[in-house]
Amino acid sequence: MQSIAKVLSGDSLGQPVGVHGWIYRTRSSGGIVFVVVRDSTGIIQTTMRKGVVSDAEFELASSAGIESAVEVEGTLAEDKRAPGGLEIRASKFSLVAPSEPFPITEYQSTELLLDQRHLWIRSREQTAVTRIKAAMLRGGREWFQENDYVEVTPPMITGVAPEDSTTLFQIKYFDRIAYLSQSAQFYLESLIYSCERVWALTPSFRAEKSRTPRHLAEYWHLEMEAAWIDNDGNMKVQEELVTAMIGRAAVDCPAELKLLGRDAADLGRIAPPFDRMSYEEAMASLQKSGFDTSWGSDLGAVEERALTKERDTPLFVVNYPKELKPFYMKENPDDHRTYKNSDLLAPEGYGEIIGGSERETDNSLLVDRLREIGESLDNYQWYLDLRKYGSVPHSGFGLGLERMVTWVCKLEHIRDATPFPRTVARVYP
Ligand code: NSS
Repeated sequence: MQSIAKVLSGDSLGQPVGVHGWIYRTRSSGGIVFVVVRDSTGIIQTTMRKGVVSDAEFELASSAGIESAVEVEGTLAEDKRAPGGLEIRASKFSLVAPSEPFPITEYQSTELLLDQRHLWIRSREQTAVTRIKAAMLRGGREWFQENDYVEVTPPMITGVAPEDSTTLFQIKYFDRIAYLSQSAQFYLESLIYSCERVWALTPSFRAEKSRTPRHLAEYWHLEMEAAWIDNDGNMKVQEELVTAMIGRAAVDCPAELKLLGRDAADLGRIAPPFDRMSYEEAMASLQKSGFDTSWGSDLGAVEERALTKERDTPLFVVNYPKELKPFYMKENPDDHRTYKNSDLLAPEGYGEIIGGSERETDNSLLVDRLREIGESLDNYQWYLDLRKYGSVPHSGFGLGLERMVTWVCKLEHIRDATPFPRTVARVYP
């Protein structure tokens, strides 16, 4: 048996080929049954002619429902009307397993598709997203490997809240309380003292009550942390990593991208350096466009959309006011009201995909800020220790994988960037 993509390459034209997969659609016309077969690589038309295949095979092919598992062997021939311009003229048809009537038909509500997610992920769109995401991860992994980063494995059960303590998932941990990780940052920060440059891909959990097209309760977080790197160096890593990830998708998945309406060549044109704009400039630009914003206003989805909708490459917004960002960031020596940090916004209106910063190395400043936000110092003692034993300048960031996939795959909602989305309303299936 060969993959459908391999058969569609046409190398075996006029020769015997075999495929196995699932029935995508069928149609009968006179003494011919057309069975379009799907596998993980594509779809191909196969034709069963009465008299060429046995009567029993012809009967099976005529009556098998969509999603039945099948094997077809025959000769590869040209057919202009078939998807991909080729078809398999069958000499043998086997039904591996029949399918009950498939619960998903052409026009279905979003809710039904979410209830039937375990079946809906077979769709060509979802398969394309899955493959593109895998290619992006491959590109990221290659970049880290080439640049001497060590992949590390931080815990997902934790006692600290690097980000917003209002979005923590609390769990009963034996006779204590613990939390599901929001970010592995503090553990990565600990690991730079031995490995210097580290990265990790882990699930992060945010108890986001709001239903928005860009928030999940569980998402995959690609994080890096590096010693001896300032905020500018941190942004350079981000541009290079993002370019490597989309570059790999553009090279490996042009057909999948096309299916989703994304031209791989456009992605191939994205290259460092990305544009940079200060938070202050972003505010001025928004005010000019009629937004009622001023110093201290947060940049939400709407504002980020306005800043990026006319762009086709990503944009860094740097130096946010301290009150908008977490306690661990390094103060900007050129403007004490702000931090040395950046958010990377995806173009075409998609908005934030990465949050990063240089980290504060002064223990007393960290203690003051933790007190200000009412955190118990006990839980953070180990984190504060890192500033006592050879503290060095360091920076890092977190990339929301599904946010990036939403942009690259031109999706309307982040839930389609992951096979089993976890949102406030859904843990099934
Ligand atoms: O909260 S972040 O902005 N930053 C951190 O967690 C840092 N501690 C990371 C670090 O420096 N190591 O989240 C990082 C990214 C953010 O830019 C989004 O792309 C994504 O994580 N993110 C999310 N994606 C999906 N759903 C939700 N709820 C979500 N929250 C953040």
